[in-house]
Amino acid sequence: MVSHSGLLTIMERAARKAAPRLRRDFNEVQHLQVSRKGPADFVSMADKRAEQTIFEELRKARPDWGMLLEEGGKIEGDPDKPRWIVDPLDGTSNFLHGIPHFAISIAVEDPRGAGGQPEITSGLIYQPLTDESFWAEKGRGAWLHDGRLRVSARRHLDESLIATGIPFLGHGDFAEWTRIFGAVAPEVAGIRRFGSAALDLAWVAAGRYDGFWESGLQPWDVAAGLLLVREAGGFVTDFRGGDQAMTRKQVLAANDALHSKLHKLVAGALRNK
Ligand code: 2AM
Ligand code: CA
Repeated sequence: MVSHSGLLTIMERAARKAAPRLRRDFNEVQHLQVSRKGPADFVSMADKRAEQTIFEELRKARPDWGMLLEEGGKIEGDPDKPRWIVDPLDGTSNFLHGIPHFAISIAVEDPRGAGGQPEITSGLIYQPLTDESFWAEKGRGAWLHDGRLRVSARRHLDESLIATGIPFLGHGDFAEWTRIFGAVAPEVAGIRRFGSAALDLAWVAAGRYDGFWESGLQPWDVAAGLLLVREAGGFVTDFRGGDQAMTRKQVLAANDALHSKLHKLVAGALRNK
C-alpha cells in the first residue's frame, strides 16, 4: 500500500469535492439533449462551478501559490513557489453530448525543476463517473489508487492501439494531423479518438493504450498526464523527439520501443509535406 504525499491529498480532496456536482450535472445534461436550446450554457456553468470548487480548495491549502486555470486563466502567486495547473472538465464535448468520458486534471509545476526549468512534479487525473484516480509524483511512480501503473509492454506496431486527438472547429493543423494519421494508421492495430487528452495520457500510463499523439493541446490538458506517462516508464516528447511537449504543444507518448517507431513515422510524415 502506497501513501500519497500531503500535496496529492490536497489535489484528490479538491477533485473529489467537485465530482458529485459534476456527476449530477452530467445526469441532467443527458435530459437536456432534446431541449431546443441544448445543454451548452448549462455545461459551461457546470465547468465553471467545478473550477470554482477546485480553486477554493487549492487556495485554502496553499494561499500563496499561483494557478493556471482553463476557465479562469493565470493567477499570479509567489514566483518562488510552485503553481497549480487545473482543467476542471477535460472532455467537455463528451460531457455536452452525454458521453461518459471526462475527467478532472490537476498538476503541480515547480518553477525550478531539473535544469532550472519549470517542471511538473505531481499530477492527478480523476474520472468522476468511474471513481478512478490516476496519480503520479516525480520519482515516486504512477498509480491508479494504490496499484502501480506501467506503460504497456507491446513492442510491435501491428499489435498496438494508438490514441489521438483530431483537429476540430478550425483549431489545429488538419493537414498535419492527416499526414501523421496516413503514416500511422496502416501500421497499427487500431486508432482511437475518445476526446479527453488527460484520460488518453492516463490510459497510456495504465497500459490500456500503447501510444498517443496530438498537437495544439494546452498545458492544463496535458500537465498531469505527461508526468503520469513518464512515471509509468513511458516516453513523452514533442514531434521532433525533444522534451518540449508542453511548450511546443505537440505530444507523442508511448513505451520506449513504440515511441521510437512512432517517432520515425511522425517525422517521416512531417518531412514529406
Ligand atoms: P476540453 O474538453 O477541456 O476542452 C481533445 O482533442 C482535447 O482537446 C481535449 O482534451 C479537449 O479539452 C480539447 N478540446 C477543446 N475544445 C474541443 C472541442 N471543441 N472538441 C474536442 N476537443 C476539444
Ligand atoms: Ca482540457
